[in-house]
Amino acid sequence: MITLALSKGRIFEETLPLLKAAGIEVLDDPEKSRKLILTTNQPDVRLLVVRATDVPTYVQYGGADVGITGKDTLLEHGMEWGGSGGLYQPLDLQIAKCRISVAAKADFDYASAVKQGSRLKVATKYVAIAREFFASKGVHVDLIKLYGSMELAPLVGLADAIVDLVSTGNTLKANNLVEVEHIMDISSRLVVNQASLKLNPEPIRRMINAFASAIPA
Ligand code: PRT
Ligand code: MG
Repeated sequence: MITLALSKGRIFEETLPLLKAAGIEVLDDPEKSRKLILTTNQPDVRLLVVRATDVPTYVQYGGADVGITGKDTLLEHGMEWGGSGGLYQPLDLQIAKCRISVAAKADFDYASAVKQGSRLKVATKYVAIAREFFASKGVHVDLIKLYGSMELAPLVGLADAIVDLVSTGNTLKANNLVEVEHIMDISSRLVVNQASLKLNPEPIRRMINAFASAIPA
């Protein structure tokens, strides 16, 4: 049995067509079912639908053999763990694409603040990624951990800037914020538990290959 951990929410919607193209069809209706383990048309493949941020943990500890989640989540998890956490990352699935950026209020002079070496207050869900990014630039920051709606922080004076995901840019615009630095591009990745791969190489390799040929060109 191969257990595949999928991310709920926006990644899930983009994962379904990829699953289908890889020959995996969900038998339970994921929208309606209250079941936490979903069966598929392949008797030896089952699905878990969990929070995106929990996917690396399930795969790392072998609760799932394979997982799909954002590079943002994987990097943040890996940095907290000081490594890859035993996760093998064979594929960029090219879905749920966005970028991780620094944003600030349109009237905040970010460039001057950085140049003058002032201490910046930065709110983010991605504390590890932000810490490394600003350290590599030699910018002093006080990081404030938030779990959502980062865009609010500069508006109420909680922070000078945020580190968050941006796709269309509409959320920033609607809140009078501007992107001041691009940190990296993000997309969702397939991750594999390395022990599972050793134990069960054939079905897992087959699954990796099926996903590889299902990636939109
Ligand atoms: O529930 P949990 O805390 O685990 O995560 P979540 O609620 O953030 O999950 P969800 O369902 O939103 O999925 C998050 C994952 O989707 C991220 O980890 C990324 O890999 C991927 N992704 C891709 C995005 C976006 N694009 C995205 N635009 N996740 C979030 N956003 C948000 C962003 O944070 C911002 O608030 O959308 C807003 C910006 O969008 P635009 O289009 O207005 O720029
Ligand atoms: Mg959520």
